[in-house]
Amino acid sequence: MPENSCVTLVAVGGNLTNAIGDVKTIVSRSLLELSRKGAVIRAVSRFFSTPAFPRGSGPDFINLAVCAAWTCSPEDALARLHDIETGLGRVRTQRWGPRTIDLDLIAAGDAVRPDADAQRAWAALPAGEQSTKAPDRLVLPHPRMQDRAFVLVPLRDIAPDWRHPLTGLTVEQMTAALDPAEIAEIKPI
Ligand code: PH2
Ligand code: MG
Ligand code: MG
Repeated sequence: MPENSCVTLVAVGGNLTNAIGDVKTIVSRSLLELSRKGAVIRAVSRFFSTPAFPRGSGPDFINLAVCAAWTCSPEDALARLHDIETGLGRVRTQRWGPRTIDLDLIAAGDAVRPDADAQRAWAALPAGEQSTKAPDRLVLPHPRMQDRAFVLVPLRDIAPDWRHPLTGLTVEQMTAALDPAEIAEIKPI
């Protein structure tokens, strides 16, 4: 893959309405905005209703996953995702709080950022520190992807065989490692 292109897996989520419309309208609009920003959408998962994490932190989310190809670097793709969030009225308040739209860069092919040691350190961050410590730069693959049913279940729709470049696990295998009760709560809408 040349430096100026990448194929990304993007996790889309939202659980707040705004002037644009309801949650389904806002997350749907984000797909249009992705192509307006130059992404070629290769696949879109079903839309899922998911309980907010942490539990009780707000209304249920709609989550989905997108495979998007870009003629830019992963860093530039991330900047465009942030622009889309802002354009759709995302206001950044508390971490893990309710949000109108969240576009998370989960992976860009088999890219590892900033490097393998740093990615592994972020992925191994103890649960108690995860709510207070956040990386200030792009970490790929997303360090929490293997923990989140609301990311993996939609991703399994479009990229079951994608393989984590450091753990060697596929999306299918990561999903199978989660608590079945958590997976059962991720419901297609
Ligand atoms: N995103 C969060 C925090 N909590 N919960 C669900 N169900 N879905 C999300 O996308 C989500 C979340 C932080 O980005
Ligand atoms: Mg997120
Ligand atoms: Mg985010």
